Amino acid sequence: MKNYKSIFILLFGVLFTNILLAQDVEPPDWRTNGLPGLTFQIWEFEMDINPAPPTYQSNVYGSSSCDVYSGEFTNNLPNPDSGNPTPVSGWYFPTEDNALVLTVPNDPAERDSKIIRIQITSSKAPADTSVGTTPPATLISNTYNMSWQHSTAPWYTYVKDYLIQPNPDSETIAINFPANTIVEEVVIDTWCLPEANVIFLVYLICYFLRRK
Ligand SMILES: [Ca+2]
Ligand SMILES: [Ca+2]
Repeated sequence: MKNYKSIFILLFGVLFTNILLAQDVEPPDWRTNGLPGLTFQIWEFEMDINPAPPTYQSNVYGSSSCDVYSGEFTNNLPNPDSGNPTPVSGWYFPTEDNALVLTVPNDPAERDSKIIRIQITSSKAPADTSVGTTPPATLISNTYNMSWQHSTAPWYTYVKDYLIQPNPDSETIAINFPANTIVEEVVIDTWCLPEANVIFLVYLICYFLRRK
């Protein structure tokens, strides 16, 4: 019994540490609203496994995955958390002919809208991010955050919000990078809005008030 308890504490510690270290710098306001239709997943890319399983996921609709094309697994990278000496890992893309292709299972029921937030921590800005879906996804916000940045390493977190109306059964998120880019982490939140018109209006009002 004691051994089980030790193993549980160890596993919980590893998981909790990973979440704490994550470059989840701009979590959407709606992640923790407790409403149906939410999913959340983090890829820290800690192992040389392709497709890459998420380091953490909260998704009742299925298992998320990430296919890596033309990438080389790499570790001993400077930790993005300023002052943290523990090296981290990720994927290095030596040529521009590359992609991360993410599959995130979502609410299959018909909803008015879906919002997707993508946070990408990498050494260069993504060359192209596409959310392949029918109906097409609209990019509604595209920013970056470097407030947490390591003092000597070139990490940035690029934050993109997409809106799809009505929600599709599924979508494929493909991210392409310039040559010589290292990708440290990807975080994806999705929300299929159950009462789209009212909740989404509230979300948009809060969003634009915060930006002003
Ligand atoms: Ca990270
Ligand atoms: Ca990483």
